[in-house]
Amino acid sequence: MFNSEYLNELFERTKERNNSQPEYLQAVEEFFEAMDFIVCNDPDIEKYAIMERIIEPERIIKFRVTWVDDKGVINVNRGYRVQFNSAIGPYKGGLRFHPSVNESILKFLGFEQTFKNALTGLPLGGGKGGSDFDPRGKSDDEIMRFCQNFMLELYRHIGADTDVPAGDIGVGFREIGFMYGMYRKIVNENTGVLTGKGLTYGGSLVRKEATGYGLCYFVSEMLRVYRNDNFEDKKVIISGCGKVGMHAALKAQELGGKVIAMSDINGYVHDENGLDLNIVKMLTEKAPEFTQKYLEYRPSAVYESNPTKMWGVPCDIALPCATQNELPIEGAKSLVENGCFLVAEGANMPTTIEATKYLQHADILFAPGKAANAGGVAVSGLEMSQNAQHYPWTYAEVDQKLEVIMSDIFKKAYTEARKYTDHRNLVVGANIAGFMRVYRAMLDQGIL
Ligand code: NDP
Ligand code: 2IT
Repeated sequence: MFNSEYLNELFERTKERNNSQPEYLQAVEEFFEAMDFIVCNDPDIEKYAIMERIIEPERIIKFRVTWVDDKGVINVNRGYRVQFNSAIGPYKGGLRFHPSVNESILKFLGFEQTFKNALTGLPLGGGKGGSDFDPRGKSDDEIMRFCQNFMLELYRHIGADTDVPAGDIGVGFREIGFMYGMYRKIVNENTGVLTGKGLTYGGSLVRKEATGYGLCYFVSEMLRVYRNDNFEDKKVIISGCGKVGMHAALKAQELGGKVIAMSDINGYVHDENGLDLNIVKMLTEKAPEFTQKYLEYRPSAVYESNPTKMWGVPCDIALPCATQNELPIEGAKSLVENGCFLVAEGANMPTTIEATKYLQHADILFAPGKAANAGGVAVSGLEMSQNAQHYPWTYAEVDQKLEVIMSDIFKKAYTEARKYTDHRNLVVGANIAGFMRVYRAMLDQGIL
């Protein structure tokens, strides 16, 4: 499978030890494929058991969260924090609240986060956490009680210089606010231990937009470097209309692109003349599902109830911004058949390995999430700096820093890709660039 025997043997062992964790194994496999370009030429990687150590979380915390719903019924959920790697800084990464959350998904996310955070150039280690709690259909009071009880356990494991959680799927301003309030009350400190906070109590300007905006800044760099081109008049399709998808749509439009299709869990809407993003935004702010309701405002748009069919809409640029493995091989084939020339991952691991390879072989420009969606955590890092300084920066300052960080990440991935393989292979480039930083820090700090 890999050219390196060391990686082959280690991957076999990893599969045996984690055979019920498909998402985690998928993330390790993709990473090892990139590492294959470097392990043979650097015996220290094997000698110091770097791969064995880097794929194993430093710590996994698993706890019970008990909360009472509006009917007085007692509910029990599972809470987790995967503290993956702290070689270059405090653990950093989001919290996901979704019924599908389990150890495999959080391990894959924490693993990817380690290299993503390294790519930002900021001193951030990798972590991820969350719960199988489903926020859909819950009242604000129920959400508050859950968040407070979740923090009642999590607080003892985190800290501004230890582990700094943020949002992810199902966790936004509302949830962060409830969790931050509880943390502050228990610990009696205002150190900004979470990022993605509200602007009234230490949040950073541009954080809510950062992942989607950063994705478009990254795509702009790809268009410029590979095609001497830009977003102007490009037809863009986006899956997911949450925090990432919505802000990617707004920035793509601002840069001259035309967002012609967007999806949510219930389907997608397509309008060849471009979706009215004001309506999309207004609808998603009211309730999560917007696609069907969009037709009430724009009857000429087309609605289809299967979101994965959106990959068959003819477009120039596709931005998967919903969830893992939402872009399978059939979707990749449809994209290629219908003229798409660039795919950039706003979500974490939305493209299956098979689909990624198919796109790359078809010469589609492809940006992996750990590089392209790093804008969110980058601005989280900037939020930590502002909190530590006790001084907030202006919107323009943060936005400009975000743009510089994204273009820098592109440069790093491009440079490593060119050095080791094809200059278009940003999957290999991003993995190697992220890895090298964590690797050197691990070597410098001894056998731990
Ligand atoms: P949100 O919860 O805000 O939004 C998720 C969106 O995805 C919703 O619109 C949801 O629809 C939709 N969705 C879920 N499953 C599917 C599906 N199978 N097909 C189509 N749409 C679907 O999450 P975020 O925007 O924060 O996160 C999205 C992705 O981006 C995740 O992979 C996350 O890990 C990643 N990410 C997030 C960052 C952040 O800062 N928030 C940073 C970097 C990456 P519905 O509302 O109908 O359920
Ligand atoms: O996947 C991600 O990078 C995030 N959910 C954001 C993490 C963060 O700490 O801001």
